[in-house]
Amino acid sequence: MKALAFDLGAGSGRAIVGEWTKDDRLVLTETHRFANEPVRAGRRLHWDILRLYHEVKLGLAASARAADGPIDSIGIDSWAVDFGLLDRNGDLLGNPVHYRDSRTDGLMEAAWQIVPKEEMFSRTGLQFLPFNTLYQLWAMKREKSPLLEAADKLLMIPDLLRYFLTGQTFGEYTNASTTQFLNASTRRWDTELLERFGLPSGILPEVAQPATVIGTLRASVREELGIPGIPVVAVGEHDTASAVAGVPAADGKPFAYLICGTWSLLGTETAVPVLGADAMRFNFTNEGGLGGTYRLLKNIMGLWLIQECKRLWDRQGVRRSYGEWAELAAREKPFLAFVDPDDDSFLAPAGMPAAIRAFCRKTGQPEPETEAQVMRVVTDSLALKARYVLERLERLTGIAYGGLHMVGGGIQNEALCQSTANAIGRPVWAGPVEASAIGNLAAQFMANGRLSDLAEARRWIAASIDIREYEPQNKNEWEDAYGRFVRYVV
Ligand code: LFR
Repeated sequence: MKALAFDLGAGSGRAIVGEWTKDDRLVLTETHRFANEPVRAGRRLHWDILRLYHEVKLGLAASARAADGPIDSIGIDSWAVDFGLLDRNGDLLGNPVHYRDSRTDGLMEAAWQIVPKEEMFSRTGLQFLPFNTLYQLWAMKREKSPLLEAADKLLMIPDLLRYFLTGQTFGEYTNASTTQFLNASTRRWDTELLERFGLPSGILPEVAQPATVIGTLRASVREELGIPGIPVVAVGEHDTASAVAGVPAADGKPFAYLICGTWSLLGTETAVPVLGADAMRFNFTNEGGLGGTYRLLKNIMGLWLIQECKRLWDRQGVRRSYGEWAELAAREKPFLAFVDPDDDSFLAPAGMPAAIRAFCRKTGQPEPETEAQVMRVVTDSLALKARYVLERLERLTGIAYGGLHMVGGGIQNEALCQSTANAIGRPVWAGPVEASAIGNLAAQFMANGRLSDLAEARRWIAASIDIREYEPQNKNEWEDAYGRFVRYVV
């Protein structure tokens, strides 16, 4: 049995065929990989959605060719919060805007004048990030966007791609939970909240639960690609939901995870949302998970800082791979300076290395001079921020976690895994790299009945993959560094 996962990150996407082997293991084959490059056009930073859809079709065709035997189902996951609007004929209105676009600047704070922050949190359980769908829609409303006026349906990015493939419009639950207008407790759209902002609740699609079959490839796609009518499954379409499903915590005990990609997401799984004052103060979120769970987690700005440095240096002709940068950084003296990776100045700076130096200058620390020093400051700071967030997570849940599962592309940076183990003073269990794709595949196998639930999925994943353990080192040195680091947390 074979399932096909499309996993779209902010920097790249991939198509991965997952085969359920005769000895009940999962074997992955990457059949297509593509860049996801945002395009600035006119006033706005956009996602190149038709290019992405084109790549999905190329991935479908490549997977059909590569798989010997039929593909039994398809699922798509991507980053969250962003959306496209359809008009009443079902045509896409405009190009989805990138969440790092400036249209939402200052709007989150203004929104609290309309619905107080506390009320918003107790209803939606969602962290306050300036680009949540709510503020993006409100930005359109405030500038009297004709697109919003013409909109008949709002579809999040994976909903939209799934719509192109199947012709059906649903809003998948885990991703819907990132909009800040889904009620955390009832798991339904909070239409009243939207209406208080004068936003049209009639454009919201029916919510679909993850791990359910909700369509089949439409005739035009089948004909164009010469492939049969494969079922399309609503998976955990928020990539982070899929990644959490892909964490190989197989013993059924509570666990903490750190998903490492463009963003780092540190949290745990809970049965009920945690909506108290501390959760709001620490800016944790309760996003929807598979199997009726919640993802109590916090966003950390993550590898974005490293990716943006590399992008700039590449452009300046100082080209090195991520692996090379990590090695050079590892040779630098540790703890030269610290940054809070979550400082606003790092969200969308014109130049990341300059923003990092500016933070150090502003806080009276020595500035990293060389590229390798900049990388070192970022790596140390990401590891220390993980400890900071883990400790707050433990305060919220009252559970002491024995270690941290690290998953996602970022765990290929071994220095980051080791530094994180050092910073938290506990073991890190790293793997799998392709957690989102694996969680996506698991939801498909749950939809078709091969897996009964999330617990079984995790046992199956743990039996199929290799996990690398990092033991903490240099405890005293890191303890001391943490004491200095916390002074710079904003
Ligand atoms: C990670 C992620 C995060 C979300 C951010 C923006 O890829 O989906 O969970 O907060 O991207 O959508």
